[in-house]
Amino acid sequence: MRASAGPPHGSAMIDIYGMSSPNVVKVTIMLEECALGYRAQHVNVFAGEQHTPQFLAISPNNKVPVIVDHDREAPLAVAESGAILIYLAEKSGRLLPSQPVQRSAVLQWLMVQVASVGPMFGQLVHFTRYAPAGNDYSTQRYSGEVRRILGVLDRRLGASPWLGGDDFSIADIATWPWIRTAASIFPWLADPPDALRRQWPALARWFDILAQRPAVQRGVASGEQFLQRDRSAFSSADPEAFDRFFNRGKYAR
Ligand SMILES: N[C@@H](CCC(=O)N[C@@H](CS)C(=O)NCC(=O)O)C(=O)O
Repeated sequence: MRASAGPPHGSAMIDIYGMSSPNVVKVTIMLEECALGYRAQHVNVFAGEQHTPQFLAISPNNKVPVIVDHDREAPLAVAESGAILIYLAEKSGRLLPSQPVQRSAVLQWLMVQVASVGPMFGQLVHFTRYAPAGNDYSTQRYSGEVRRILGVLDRRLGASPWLGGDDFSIADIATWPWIRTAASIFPWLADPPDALRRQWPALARWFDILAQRPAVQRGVASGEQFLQRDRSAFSSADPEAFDRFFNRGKYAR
């Protein structure tokens, strides 16, 4: 695999393959919250490293994040950020209740993130940043969905201290990096600076509380290490690399 390793965090028993995207930052935050030692392995998706046979062996959907846990009889690879959060919660006994009622609520809100927040926000990032002009329908479709979902999250957080219920959980960890990314990328959330706060106040309050957690800050800092490598990968990527990354042009299937 051509991933390049960063410095270890703690006694590194887990490799996390990733980049600086919110799906990866979920996992670095979780590793920090659970005090699990890890080593960041950068994957240059602009150079197509996610399509090598070695990477596909641990992540068949050719996506980051993926972890490899060496703290077992045989190393175990886990792909898909939601599945990784559940795996790490069960490994550490933290942030996912074992009682069925509480566990079900956490898993419901984790699924809302995986099935709605990630895909809809992700598509809006794509059409905001990378699509050619002339995609008004798509942009309106995804910004409408993002606004609707922000409203769903705000209503939940107006009625419950945390997304999964009374306690901080993997549902919060999964969702927070996407709100952070949205606030920095979507102009209508970032400008005026209090737009998020005015329209979705319960969500904004929750966002601020999480941002102050030391483990969240450390997880974000690990994402920043990936970001430095992404920046140089991004700046050396040519138009063909973007076509391969986005499955378009001669790479369209
Ligand atoms: N459902 C996946 C989505 C992960 C995902 O979309 N990863 C992107 C970066 S954020 C990726 O690896 N893209 C590379 C590609 O599609 O070739 C998860 O939650 O882990």
